[in-house]
Amino acid sequence: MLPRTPLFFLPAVRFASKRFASTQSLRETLQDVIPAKQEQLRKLKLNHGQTTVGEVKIENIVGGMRGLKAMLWEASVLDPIEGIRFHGLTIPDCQKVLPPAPDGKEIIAESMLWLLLTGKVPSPEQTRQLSSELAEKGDLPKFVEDLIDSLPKSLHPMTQLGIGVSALNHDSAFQAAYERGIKKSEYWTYTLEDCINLIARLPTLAARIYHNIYKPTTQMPSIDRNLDLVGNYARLLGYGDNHSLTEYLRLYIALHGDHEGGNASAHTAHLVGSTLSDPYLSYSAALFALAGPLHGLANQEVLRWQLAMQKELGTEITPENIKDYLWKTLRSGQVVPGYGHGVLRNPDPRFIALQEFCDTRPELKESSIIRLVNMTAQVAPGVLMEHGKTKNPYPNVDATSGCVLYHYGLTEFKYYTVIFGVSRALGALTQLVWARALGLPLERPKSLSMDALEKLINQ
Ligand code: CMX
Repeated sequence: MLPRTPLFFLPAVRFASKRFASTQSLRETLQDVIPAKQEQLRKLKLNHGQTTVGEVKIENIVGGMRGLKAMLWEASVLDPIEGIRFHGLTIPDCQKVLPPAPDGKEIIAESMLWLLLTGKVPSPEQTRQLSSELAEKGDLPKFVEDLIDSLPKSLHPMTQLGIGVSALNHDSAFQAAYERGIKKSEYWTYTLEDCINLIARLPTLAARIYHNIYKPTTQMPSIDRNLDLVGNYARLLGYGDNHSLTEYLRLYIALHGDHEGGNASAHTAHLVGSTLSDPYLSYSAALFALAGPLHGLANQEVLRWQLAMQKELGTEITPENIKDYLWKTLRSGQVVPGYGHGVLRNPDPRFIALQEFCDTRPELKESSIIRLVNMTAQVAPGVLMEHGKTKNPYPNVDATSGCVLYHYGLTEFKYYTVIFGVSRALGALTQLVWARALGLPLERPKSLSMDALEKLINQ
């Protein structure tokens, strides 16, 4: 058994149940919570602007800024041991309190987005209202359809997604309002409008890319106004009849929506957004960060690696043989995909939640690829500890994520990061709204050359 992250969810759930918003709309709820947050920030700056909360070591500067506390991010905080909390709620808390789709049990993107944006748990009615709004706004402008259709099928789906998202800025409410001239206090409302429109259109854009590349002869279904965002995404992809896959996508997309601010995609959206670039441009930049193999591309890499392992081991799948295969990977100088993390120092609770999903589905329990993932997860931490390099030898969310898609027939693994891209918009765009509501400034850290660092050391 993998060690379980300690879960302190009961008090948080009690707290969360008190936070059920009323019948307010998302905008009204946000409008209500913003003044208190603005006041909290004002007091922090006024009373503690000069308080030190950490030190900067040379190893932080040359080590990818690991561990530096240098960013404000409201929606979630990542604890190295416990994992992610969304406004204080752990993943099991969220699974208890966030409303699912009418035909499902898993968390959905709308309820997670509501929580991330407002810090409140939406009622089922509020979640449905948001689903209807997103379905209403989901169609792409014709010129974006034409643009995507004109791209070569051989262009990586993530590149296509980034191109499509940046082109959507043609209709940016924020950009138009900024050009007209608006007050700073109004920035967040136009940013929110763009963010909602973008979240609504992402599944349609992502599904169009999928159809163009992988199913060019099939007709893409249209949006069903009665479905939730991810129910529609599964439908548009052509998997609407597969209830288990739809539920899996709902869970995966909700869980993956935010992982605090320092990860490369979230940070990129924040940095670009701090220049007052609109949400479309900010998020397209984030998607290109997500496209790197050490970040979002890992889910496709895991599947590729597990399939290669399966092929090589054939019928001889034993812990010993898996161990040998892990050593072969490490000795060839490659990383073991799906293991390790920049912050986490325990098994990723998102990995645990996906494993639990697999355990509830007999077809997944029997799946050869999922069984291999499970066996690998038992063996790999020991091997990685013995190898002695990684600070976290445990599986991260990507150790399973792509393999479940593969089992359900969504086998085009170059596409997997696109699904991650649909998901991560929830958190990255939430922060853009809050950055505007709080009036956060242009991000501009100080860089130093090695000579300048040496001068500082010798002072
Ligand atoms: N296999 C082999 N070596 C690993 C390793 C792994 N899974 N994870 C880390 N290491 C190595 C690093 O490459 C590094 O080696 P060098 O000193 O030679 O450069 C050393 O261990 C220390 O790394 P670390 O501090 O533990 O991890 P980082 O913060 O540098 O990197 C991550 C984090 C995720 C990029 C890394 O663990 C990795 O490459 N994992 C595999 C890819 C993967 O699963 N990515 C998905 C991340 C999930 C997400 O984005 O949310």
